[in-house]
Amino acid sequence: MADNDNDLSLLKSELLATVAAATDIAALDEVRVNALGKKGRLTEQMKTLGALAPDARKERGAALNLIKDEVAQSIDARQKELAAVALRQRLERERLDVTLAPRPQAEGRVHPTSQTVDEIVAIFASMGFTVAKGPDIESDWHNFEALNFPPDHPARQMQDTFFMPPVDGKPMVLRTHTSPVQVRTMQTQKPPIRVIIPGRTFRCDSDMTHSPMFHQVEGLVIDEVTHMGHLKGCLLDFLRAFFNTPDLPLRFRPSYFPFVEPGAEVDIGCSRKGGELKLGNFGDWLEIGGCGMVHPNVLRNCGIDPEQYQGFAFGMGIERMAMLKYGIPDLRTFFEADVRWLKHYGFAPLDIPNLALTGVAP
Ligand code: FA5
Repeated sequence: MADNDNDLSLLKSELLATVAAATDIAALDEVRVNALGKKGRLTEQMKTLGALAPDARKERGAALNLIKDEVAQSIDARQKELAAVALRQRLERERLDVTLAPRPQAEGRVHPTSQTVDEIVAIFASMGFTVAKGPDIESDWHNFEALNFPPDHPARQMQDTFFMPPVDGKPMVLRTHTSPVQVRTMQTQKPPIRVIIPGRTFRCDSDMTHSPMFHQVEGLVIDEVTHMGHLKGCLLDFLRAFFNTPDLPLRFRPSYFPFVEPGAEVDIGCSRKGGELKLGNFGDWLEIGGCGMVHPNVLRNCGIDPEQYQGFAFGMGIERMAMLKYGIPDLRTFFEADVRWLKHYGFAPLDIPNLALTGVAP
């Protein structure tokens, strides 16, 4: 307590002067503590009242209360002033000139394959799927044998394989499809399983619709109750969302893949009239991938009891889907690294189509 604080008018004018001298909120807070805090100068004066005679106490107490109110009000008023100054300074500092010309767009473009993977993942994520991954160089066992392709089975010839040097005596291949990651997932996760597997795949194949390196997305669902109807509903929801075509028809055509039973090719409705490809209910069909119920031998090979569990799998070609969705006529151009092509067919970063339109996204 300052010695001369007994003189209330002096105390008051000193306190008001310190309030006026505070140049920012932190300094003002300090002034408030010094005046009105637990050990503040006014509080200390209040504590001395008890020692006074009743009349003097009443008079000095009332005077102190008036000063207290006046100081508190002046602190509040100063606080408002300082806040307004701070706001003015901030607005000045962060001034935005909305009349400025937009900055030139970043040079880079997202490749249509990456864009399509992002879209596929976003749709399946909204349906409760997670993403799984596996290696590009795969053991023959994962790529074929565990998937119910016995050695020398003719179905192996359906996938023109690039063979790799053996590792630890084990035959290796560049994976011909994403299906070996089904095996890896079932070996490491307990059902219920619900994953998609986008990734690179390799086949000795090259023309307008076939490339030696391409991408597939695999889907795998394993639990105790899933059946073919769920498979069809899942693909229908996904394909309608992906192609932004709410009435897109879907057809299952019986087909053979050793790792599913029953198996089917998945076709979507289209029209090819006048050489122009349109998706929708036009009576013509286009193949988009394969699917089926996971074969009991595959479940067994992965340590899952087929008496208790069942499920479905599907696999689709990602570039084929991108070609259909974005009207890209030749699959080979995806991998030619031609910057003009990328400028034309590429995407700006974060340019994800509006999934809310599809009714699938939450
Ligand atoms: C398979 O690869 C199966 N693993 C799919 C599957 C998964 C069936 C799960 C059942 C259950 P397929 O060989 O048909 O199936 O290839 C699937 C898709 O990959 C094709 O429909 C096509 O879109 C794409 N594809 C196949 N070969 C090529 C290639 N050389 N270039 C580009 N895309 C290709």
